[in-house]
Amino acid sequence: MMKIGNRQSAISNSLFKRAQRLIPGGVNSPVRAFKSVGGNPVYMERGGGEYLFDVDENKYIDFCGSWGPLILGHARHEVVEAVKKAAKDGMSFGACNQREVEMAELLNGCVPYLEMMRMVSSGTEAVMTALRLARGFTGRNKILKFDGCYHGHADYLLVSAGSGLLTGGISSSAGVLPSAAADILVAHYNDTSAVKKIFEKHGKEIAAVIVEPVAGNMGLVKPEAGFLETLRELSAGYASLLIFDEVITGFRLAPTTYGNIRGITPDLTTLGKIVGGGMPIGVVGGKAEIMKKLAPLGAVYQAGTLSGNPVALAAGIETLKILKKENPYPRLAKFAKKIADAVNSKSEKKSQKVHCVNEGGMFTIFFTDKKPLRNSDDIKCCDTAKFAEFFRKMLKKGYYLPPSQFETAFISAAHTEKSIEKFSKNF
Ligand code: KE4
Repeated sequence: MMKIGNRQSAISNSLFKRAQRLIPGGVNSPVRAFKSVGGNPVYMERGGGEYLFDVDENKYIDFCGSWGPLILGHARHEVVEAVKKAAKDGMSFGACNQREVEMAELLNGCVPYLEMMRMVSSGTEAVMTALRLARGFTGRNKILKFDGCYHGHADYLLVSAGSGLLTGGISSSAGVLPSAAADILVAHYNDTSAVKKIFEKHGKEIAAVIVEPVAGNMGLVKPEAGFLETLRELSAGYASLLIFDEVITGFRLAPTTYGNIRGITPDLTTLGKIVGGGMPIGVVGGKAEIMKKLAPLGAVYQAGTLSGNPVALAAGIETLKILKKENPYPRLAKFAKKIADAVNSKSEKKSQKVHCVNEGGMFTIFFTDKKPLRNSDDIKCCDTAKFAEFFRKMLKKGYYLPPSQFETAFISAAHTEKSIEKFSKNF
């Protein structure tokens, strides 16, 4: 019988104790450490559909979805079978394989402005490559990013970043050379006037502007009308590149990119998470004339032992095929809205300092009454202690949310009406 209410954690705790001896903080990624929500991290043993099961036999409805990739839910049969089939033929060849061609044609079919693309093994790698390409293509050094956006852990991007840095209350990382950060310009998300001033001053030095077109690493912060269009106009006007980092939003809101949904064509796009179906992946793609700068055609080097890995691509290809066929997106959006409506109607009635922002199958429950939340300054008004209390209460009740106020929760195609109903009754 799976315990839910009186969650036991003896095995999780003993594993965490052992882990801390050999792994810094006991985790392989900081935001998993539960530092901002208190208590020890839960060790998961397996997932199935909308559920996660921990090592102490507790069962959870999962709204973290491995930070985004698991849009179909855990262990989707067809995806697992595709991985098994691919693995039986070998884990990796370090040589060209048919699935690389299949994935490239699939992505190009869903996102025509991905004229060419390169597959790598993580979102960080995709972003690193995109920025090196931008600098190599333009011959310029400066990069404009937005405070609170997170683009992976490449040195020069750990400046005013979101996600685990924001969660940990720091916005930049130690160990990053001042020279690496020197060429990073930072503006507030949605601050078009600041962007205009930065371009007026540095336009000719800016290689690229990189942005999460819908920000997920401050919690969910939406682009205001005109913000993305302004980035497109200004970057084009100064011959800088516009990079949409769609590691979260790619195939999250529709079987395509957010740029394609909005009709805004970036010069480069980075993808990850969903396009790997839960396996390690990143993709950088965009205008052919830029992509052709990549070795072996051009002078911008990038490489990877497991780039285009056949087993990872098998998971990604199957996932994308199912998304195109089943189109779960209206249902994901309906469920996220149901949760948001439940939170917001109760908080209005009881004038509580909490509200929920939703977009498609993404949502964040913010513990502040400040609305709208436009940028990283705004979200710093959140009561993270209240979020932590809420997180722990939900955990005890059998709901696994992302363990940070500054992350986005996700609905999967495996979530049931009943589960969403039950979760919504907590508000
Ligand atoms: P990875 O290197 O973690 O695959 O991707 C980096 C990345 C790039 N761009 C965006 C917009 C991202 O959100 C991410 C990674 N997201 C975080 C959570 N929001 C990953 C979770 C973690 O760091 O453990």
